[in-house]
Order: sequence, then C-alpha cells, then structure tokens
Amino acid sequence: MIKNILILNGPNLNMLGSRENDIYGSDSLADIEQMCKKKSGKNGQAIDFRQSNSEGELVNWIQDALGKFDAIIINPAAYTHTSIAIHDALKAVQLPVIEVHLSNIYKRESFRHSSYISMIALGQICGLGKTGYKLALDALAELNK
Ligand code: CA2
Repeated sequence: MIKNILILNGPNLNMLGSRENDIYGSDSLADIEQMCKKKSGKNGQAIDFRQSNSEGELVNWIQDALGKFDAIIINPAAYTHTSIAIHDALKAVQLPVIEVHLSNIYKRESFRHSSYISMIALGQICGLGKTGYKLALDALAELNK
C-alpha cells in the first residue's frame, strides 16, 4: 500500500507566486502544500511536503525516505536537467517516483527538454500547473486499487 508520500520541491520553488506568475501560476508553494494536504486527506494518504535550494539536502532527504515513505513525488526544478546525484539517489532507494513540473518543459528552452529523473520515474506530469501535484497523488492512490 502506498500511504506515506514524500513530496519534494527543488531550488527557487520557494519563490512561487512572487514573480514569473505567467509561467508558474500565482499560487505560492504554501498554497500548493495546502492543496496537496486536502487531496491526500481525501485519498487516505499522508504527505510530508518539503522544499530545498540545496542539491545535497534533497539527496539526503531521498536517502532518508527509505523505510519511512512508500513513494516520492518530486519537482526537482532546475536540478531536473543537471543532477545525476538526485537521479542516483532516487534509483538507489527504489521507491515509486512521480516527476512533476508546473510548466511544460518541452515548450520552453532546449536545456529544459531533458530530464535526468524521467528515466527512473514511474511517470512525468508537466504543463498542468499545480494540478500536476494533485494528479500525481491520484495516480499513487490508483496504484493501491
Ligand atoms: O516547471 C517547473 O515546475 C520547473 O521544474 C520549474 C523550475 C525550472 O527550472 C524547470 O525547468 C521547470 C524553476 C523553478 C523556479 O521557480 C520560480 C518561481 C517563481 C519565480 C522564479 C522562479
């Protein structure tokens, strides 16, 4: 059963809602956390929602997830396109992973078109704004059925 879910957010996502609203929407990360709390409650899931600007901290959190969480939803932000360390950590813990992006990374600059995460993820959701987080929680709930 996938019940306990770690939701990780990468660098600069703490600035959501304060600028670049045309790309990322007007909600703050706290708003998205509240939305995830509501959705996970309805789904019978428990979430731990975190953000870090530090690659090492994200790697530590992924390593620590083993034995504490059943799945990981991650928006690695810019580390999506650069981080072999996050790729390796996610691969090592062997938990189901869903990758989420607020924007459609394939409609943007070419350096955003590749992801080190998607090859180890169950799936990737991008371009649907904050709804992507809800869909990821629903997808994990469906896996229990
Ligand atoms: O679309 C996404 O969710 C991204 O993961 C967001 C990252 C970007 O590097 C990825 O290519 C796609 C950037 C997050 C930065 O968030 C900001 C929010 C407000 C103001 C400035 C940056």
